[in-house]
Amino acid sequence: MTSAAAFDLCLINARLATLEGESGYGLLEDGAVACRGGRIAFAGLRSALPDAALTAHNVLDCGGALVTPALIDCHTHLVFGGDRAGEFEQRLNGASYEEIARAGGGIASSMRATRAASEDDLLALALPRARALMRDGVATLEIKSGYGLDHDSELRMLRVARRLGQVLGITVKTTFLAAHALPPEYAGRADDYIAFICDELLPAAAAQGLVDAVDAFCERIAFSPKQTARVFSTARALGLPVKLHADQLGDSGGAALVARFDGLSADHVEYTSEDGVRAMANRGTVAVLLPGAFLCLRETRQPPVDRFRVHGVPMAVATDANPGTSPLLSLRLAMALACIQFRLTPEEALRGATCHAARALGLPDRGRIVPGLRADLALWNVGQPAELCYWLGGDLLQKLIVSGRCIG
Ligand code: DI6
Ligand code: FE
Repeated sequence: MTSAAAFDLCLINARLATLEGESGYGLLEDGAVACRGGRIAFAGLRSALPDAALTAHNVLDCGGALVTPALIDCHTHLVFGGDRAGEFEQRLNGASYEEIARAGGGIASSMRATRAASEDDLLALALPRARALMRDGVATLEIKSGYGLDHDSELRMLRVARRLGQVLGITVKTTFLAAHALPPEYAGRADDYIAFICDELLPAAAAQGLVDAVDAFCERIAFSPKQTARVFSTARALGLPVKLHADQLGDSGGAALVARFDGLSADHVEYTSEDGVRAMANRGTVAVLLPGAFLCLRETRQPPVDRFRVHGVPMAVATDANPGTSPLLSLRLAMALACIQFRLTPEEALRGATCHAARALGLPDRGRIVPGLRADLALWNVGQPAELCYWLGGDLLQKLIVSGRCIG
């Protein structure tokens, strides 16, 4: 028997998009959700709600509002010093991203500002960015290192990411991305930098419990597939999952490479070949689409969305929030852009920012409104789910519920 006190939160009069099953919104009119101990204990029609749920500590009449799983931003670089608005202006004047990077700007510019910033500075800078994402329904967030590029600064970035999660009461997953760019002290010695990452930096960060996954930037302007593979071998030996910035600026075989290491995700993937798609399908690697970077770099090469569909590769959508190529602080806008630029359906975009994003982070405990999963929920001031992708901007979020507690 269920005791009355067992339920902490009960939502009634809700329009639920449960995302149960592999397709469709899983829409339930006149739905209800009951939560216990931070988890979903019941989700279904109001008529099937156990009576005891109505004596929950907090009973919320949603007034017909749409309720979805809280959103999950599975690819961000939210912790950094400075900004690159000047480079934005240079690009508008005709300079390319690669030219700026080769001239010492780009990631190296963010590295200098990040190295100069204290842990508290970086936290103070990242907090409003994370709050902006939360105003769009985000309750789980991935944050990468990769603007420190030395021992102390990389660890500092990861500590800031962990602190952000604690301060805001949301889940932050940290990703180690020291193989993001070559720092100036290793100029001309990329293999030595990779050796330093594998022999010292990654083991140290992992030993301090600061790493949930390992990423690299595998592109002609960054690291080679061979160097990336070395970082991945070290990660797997340490028991850490991997993911990759893959095939964004050209086809370097990155998607197939990360799949070979049973990677959680291959991200960007504009230039991924049919072989890459097949490799991802075989290993269950998620394709993370990042339409903000595509927009800001005025890219024209489309990710192979149809091939992902045909081969059953789940597609996630994320902001890639970063100071260089995607200063985007709205996951809803990323979803809209994925629809407009990549022709995802609004349903695919919503799955991309919930259940498929959860999978890209190795978090099977969230992303759908199903009993047993975490009670991370978003209440929206909209009538139908497609509106989440249709409105560009606007304050659509009514309430964010994290682990069964209303936090905004
Ligand atoms: N994500 C990245 O890490 C790089 N591009 C991308 O989409 C570089 C980000 C940067 O220029 O700071
Ligand atoms: Fe990125």
